[in-house]
Amino acid sequence: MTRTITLRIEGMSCEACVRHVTEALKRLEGVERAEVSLQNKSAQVVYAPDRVHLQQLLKAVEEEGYEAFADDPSLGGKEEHTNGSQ
Ligand SMILES: [Cu+2]
Repeated sequence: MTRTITLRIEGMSCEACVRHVTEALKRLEGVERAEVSLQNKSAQVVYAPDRVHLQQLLKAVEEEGYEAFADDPSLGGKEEHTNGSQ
């Protein structure tokens, strides 16, 4: 079973940042796919919720030096309002 989630990523400024974030996510056990967009400041992650927690996804990004927010607070991410973007 997998779940797809879109994270908001702050602090990326170039393609190297995108790679850092992508690799940080993919390194985690239970992450099947990570598509990071510099333009959208987002990361779409396909992961197995029984193997890795959302908090671990956020933490992995933050350990690379970027900020990560889950758009859906009910999933256990940081509570953050969104301004209409996806
Ligand atoms: Cu960069």
